[in-house]
Amino acid sequence: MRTRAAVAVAAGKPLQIMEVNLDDPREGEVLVEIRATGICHTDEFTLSGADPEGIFPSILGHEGAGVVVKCGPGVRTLKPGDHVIPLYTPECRECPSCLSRKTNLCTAIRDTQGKGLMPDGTTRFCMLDGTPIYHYMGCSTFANHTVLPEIALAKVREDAPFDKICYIGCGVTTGVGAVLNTARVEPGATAAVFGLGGIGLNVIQGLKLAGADKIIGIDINDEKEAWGRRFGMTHFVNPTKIEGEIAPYIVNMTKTPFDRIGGVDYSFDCTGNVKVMRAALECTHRGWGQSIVIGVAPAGATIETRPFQLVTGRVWKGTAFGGARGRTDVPKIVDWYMDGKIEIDPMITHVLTLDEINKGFDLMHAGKSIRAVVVY
Ligand code: NAD
Ligand code: AHE
Ligand code: ZN
Repeated sequence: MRTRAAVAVAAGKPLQIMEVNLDDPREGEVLVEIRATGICHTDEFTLSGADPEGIFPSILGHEGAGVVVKCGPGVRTLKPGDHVIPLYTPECRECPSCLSRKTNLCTAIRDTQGKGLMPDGTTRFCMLDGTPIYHYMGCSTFANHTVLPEIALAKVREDAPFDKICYIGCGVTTGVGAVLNTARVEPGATAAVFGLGGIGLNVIQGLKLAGADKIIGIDINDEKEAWGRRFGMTHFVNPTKIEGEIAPYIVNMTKTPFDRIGGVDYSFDCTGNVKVMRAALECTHRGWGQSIVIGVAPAGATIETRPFQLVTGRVWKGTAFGGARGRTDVPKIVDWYMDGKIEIDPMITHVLTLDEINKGFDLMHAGKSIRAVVVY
């Protein structure tokens, strides 16, 4: 069939909107009509050329929601008409990783996914002249139709709006999950959140759910202060407007007459900047502080700290998709949204057509959007 897509033709170039060919779903695959997709900073990261797994031409996008159109042979858990959220972290429930119960990082199809291919090593997309187009993070939601493996689709309730729940396909689940699944924050905890964008605000929303007391937001953009407070942030710091380094500044903010050591119980990097990651670790409390890396850093970037920071009890952790097991957890997060337990609507600051998708990247660069969503 033919469908419309925003194609990443080369690193650093605007996406090109065009008709593309899409092959039928094969064994274990599903054709999905994407109804809405968010634009995440990771799409921008890959488009910029900073992603070691970036491959062109490709169809980016990994934060979508849509409807099953057709199932390939052997598909048992989905049928046409089902509402689904694509999963860049699939859940096969059979691989050593899924069976370990220690990680959400299913390994069933990770190799081919990282090469922009379907599990059988081929692509379903090509240009009208036959040039193959690569998949992205196994999702490619910047296309009106896409093909995914059955294990990379979470079936969700049908009364949930696509233009909101698409955000659960990455940003919401990553932020809230980092708090609840990865850090396992307890009531009364103190926390620092670096970067108050589409992920950081969801970390704040997760911290409120977990019952954290003091929630310090850090961003170089002052306009993010009001956003953070809207979701439960109690203190804001712009690191460009303080004397000295941000890590000791946060430590000082958390000292009390009883605890003169200071430091937050938990910190979260939602920037992808490795210097920020170091500060996030070093502002946590001696003996028990945990710092969770969420941000994705460019090819070749490395993190540094004095080993003494770890010797003295701080823990550095990372999280992908908030530690969520997609087919199991995503439908529950959709329920949380529908029951009013978490908010999504205010964070969707811009709604665009596919033809306007490059505006979504411009808004992100300018720090003007939290989430821009493309509705098909
Ligand atoms: P975003 O652009 O919406 O937000 C980033 C925020 O960080 C902005 O508000 C910006 O002003 C702020 N910032 C930039 N430099 C800063 C600095 N030095 N100090 C403090 N704040 C700073 O991006 P997003 O969509 O929220 O994504 C954030 C990061 O998370 C990206 O690196 C993205 O690739 C990554 N991410 C990771 C996962 C995962 O599973 N691990 C999932 C989604 C996104
Ligand atoms: N391809 C990059 C890594 C990108 C990355 O870390 N992706 C996150 C999700 S970001 C969503 O917005 C992730 O889930 N990683 C786990 C995985 O298996 O990709 C690189 O550096 O090669
Ligand atoms: Zn994302």
